[in-house]
Amino acid sequence: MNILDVVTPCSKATANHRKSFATDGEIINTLLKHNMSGLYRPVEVCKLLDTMEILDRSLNDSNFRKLMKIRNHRVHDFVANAIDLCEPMKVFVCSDKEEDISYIRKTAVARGEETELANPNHTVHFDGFYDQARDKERTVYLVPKSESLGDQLFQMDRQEGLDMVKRRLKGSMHNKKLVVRFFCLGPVDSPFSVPCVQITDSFYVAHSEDLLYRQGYEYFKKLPNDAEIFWMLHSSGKLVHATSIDWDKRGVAIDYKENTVYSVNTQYAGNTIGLKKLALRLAIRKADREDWLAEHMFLMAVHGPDERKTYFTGAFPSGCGKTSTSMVPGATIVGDDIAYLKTIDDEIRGVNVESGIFGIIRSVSQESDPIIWNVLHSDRPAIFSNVLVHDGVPYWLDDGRETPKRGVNHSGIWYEGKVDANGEEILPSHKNARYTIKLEGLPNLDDGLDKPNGVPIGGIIYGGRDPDTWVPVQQSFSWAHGVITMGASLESETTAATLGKSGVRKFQPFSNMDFVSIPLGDYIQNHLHFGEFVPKAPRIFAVNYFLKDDGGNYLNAKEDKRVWLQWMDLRIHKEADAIRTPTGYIPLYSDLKRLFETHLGKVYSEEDYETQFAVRVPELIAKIVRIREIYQDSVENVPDILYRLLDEQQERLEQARAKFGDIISPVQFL
Ligand code: OXD
Ligand code: MN
Repeated sequence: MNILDVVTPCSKATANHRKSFATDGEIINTLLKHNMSGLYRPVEVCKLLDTMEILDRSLNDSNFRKLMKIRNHRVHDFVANAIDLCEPMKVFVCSDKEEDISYIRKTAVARGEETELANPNHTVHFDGFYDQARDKERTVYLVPKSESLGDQLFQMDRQEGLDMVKRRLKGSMHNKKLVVRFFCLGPVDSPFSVPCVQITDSFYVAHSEDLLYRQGYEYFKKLPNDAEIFWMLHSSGKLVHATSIDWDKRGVAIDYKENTVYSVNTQYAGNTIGLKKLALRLAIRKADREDWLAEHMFLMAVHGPDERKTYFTGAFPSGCGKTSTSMVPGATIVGDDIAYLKTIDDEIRGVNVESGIFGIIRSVSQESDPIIWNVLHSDRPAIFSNVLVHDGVPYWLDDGRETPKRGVNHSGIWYEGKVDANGEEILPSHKNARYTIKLEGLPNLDDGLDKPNGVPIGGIIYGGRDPDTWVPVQQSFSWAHGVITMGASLESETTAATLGKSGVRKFQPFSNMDFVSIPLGDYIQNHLHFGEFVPKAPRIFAVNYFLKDDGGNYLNAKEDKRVWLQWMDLRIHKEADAIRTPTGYIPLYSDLKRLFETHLGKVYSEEDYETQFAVRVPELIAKIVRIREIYQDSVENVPDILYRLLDEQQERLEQARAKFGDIISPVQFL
C-alpha cells in the first residue's frame, strides 16, 4: 500500500465533509483504519494529519478540491508548510483553466502590481527603485557542513541559511493571498520534463509565469509519486505602493538538498520567478548527476541554402544579445534564455525550458529588432516592466522615438531632470527594463518548440561583451578546444541585468557563472565529457558583437550577426573554407563579402574585414594569463587539459607575434 492510498480517501473525506471532519476526527479515523496493519510509522501519520489539518483550515472548498486532484503528498506537504510559515490570509490554487488564469491577471491589476496600458492586452509592472535587477550577492547556496562548492560561488551553512530565510518568510503573507501554481520545464511529458511547483504571493510573478512557462496542472495529476520536483517559495514581503520595501533584507536561498528555492522581500523577476534562474541552479545539479547540460543558452534555427535548417544554441551573459540573436530576421526561434541539452540516439538534442521571453527592451527599435518591435506593438499579451509610461504608452531607452518629457516610471512620477537621493539623473526608463511575452504565435516561431525529443544541435556559440580581444566570429579546432578556450575562458563586461557597476570585465565561463551550482572544475569536466564521444557533436564557435575601435565606437552593426550565423551554418555543412589562426578558424573575406551582400544588401569592405578580424596578440595573451590565473588560484579539480590547451594557444600566439608583430591581419595566415 502506498501512503497516497491513505491520503486519497482522507482527502475525499475531507473535501466531502469539510465542516464536520475537523471536529469529529473523521480524518483520524480514516487514517487509522487504513493504517490498521501498521504500515505507516506514527510520525508519518502525524505529518499527514498536520498537513491535512492545515490545508483544510486554510483552503476553501474549491481550492481544496483542486489541490487534492494532485495525488502527491509531497505537494500537499509543501503547500501546507508554506501556509504554516507565511501565514497567508487566503490560498488560491491555479488549475490552469481559463478562468483561473484570467483571475491571476485581473488580481495583479486589482492589487496594483500591474497597471493596464492603452493597449488592452498590455500591462506595466514596476519593481522597487532598488530592486531592478538580479541580486547576485544575496543569492546563496545552502551548503551542508561537509560540502563546499568552491571559492567561486556564494554559499552559507545550510542550517543557518534556512533559519535566516524562514525568519524572513515568517508571517510574510499576512493580508495576502498565497498562489499555488504547477508548471513543467521543457516539453510536457518528455525526456526533458522537470515538474515544478511555484508558491508566491505576487500575482505579477504568477502572471509572468503564465506567459513564460508550460502549464503543468494536468501533468501533475498524472505524475508518478516519486517524480523529482523543483519547489519554489517566494514572498515579496511588505509592500508599499505594491513594491517590496524591505529590499535590504531580500534574499534568494537555494536549498539544493531539498530541490527547493526560497526568495523573499523582492519582486524583480530574475530574483522571484522560480522557474527561471532559480530552477536553472537546481537543473545544473540534476544535469551533473544525470550526464546532460542545463545552460544559459538561446536555441534557434538558422535557415541556410536550399531551405536547410541548422539549430544553434548560444550562451551569452545577460544583456549581451541572446534575445536579439534568436530573433534575427530570416531565422526561427525556439528559445532565448535557457536550454537543456541531452544525448539521444547518438545526437545532442536541445529543448527550450521556457515557452516565453523575458527580454531586455532597451535598444529594441523598429530598425534594429523589427520582429520584437512588431510583437510589442500588436495585440498579443505583454507585460512591460520598469519602462516609462506616458498616456498609457510604454517608452524605453534607445527605442528610436522621441522620449516624452514626463510620465511614470520605477521612481514614481518622472520628469526630465529628476535625480535620485545621490543626485544622479534618473533615466526615463531603466536600463534593465523588460518585456514579457509568450512565444506561441510569434511569426518566427520554430516548429521544434514542443518536440518531445527536442531538436538536433548543429552548433554551439559562446559570446560576451568584449571591446578589444576576440574577432567577430571564429570556430574552434575541436570540441575540447571550444569548451576550454571559448566556453571556459569567456569574459564579459557587466550589464544592467545584475545589480552593481556596469561595464566591468568579468570572468563569465559558459555565460553561466551566475547560475553554476556545482564546483566549477566539475562543471567543466562535464562539458568536456558531454560532447567528446558523440559521433555528430555540434561545432563550437565564439562570437563578439561588441568589438570597438580606439575611439570606443563599435566596429560592427547590430545586424551583422546575421552574416556570422550564415557563415557558421556553412562551416557546419562543410561549404565554406576558413583561415586557421592561432585561436581558431575565421572566415575568408570572399565568403563574408558574398554573405553581407545576400543577407544584408551591404558592401563589406576588405578594410573592415582586416580591422575586425585582426588577431590582437597582446590582448589575447593577456586574456590567457588572466584566465589561467583564475583557474589556478580559485578553482579546484580543474581538468589538466584546460592548462594544456591554454598553454598551446599562448605558444601559437607567441610564434605568430615573432613572425608578424602584435596586431596581425587575417590575410597573413592565408
Ligand atoms: C535574464 C537574465 O533575465 O539572465 O534572462 O538576467
Ligand atoms: Mn538570462
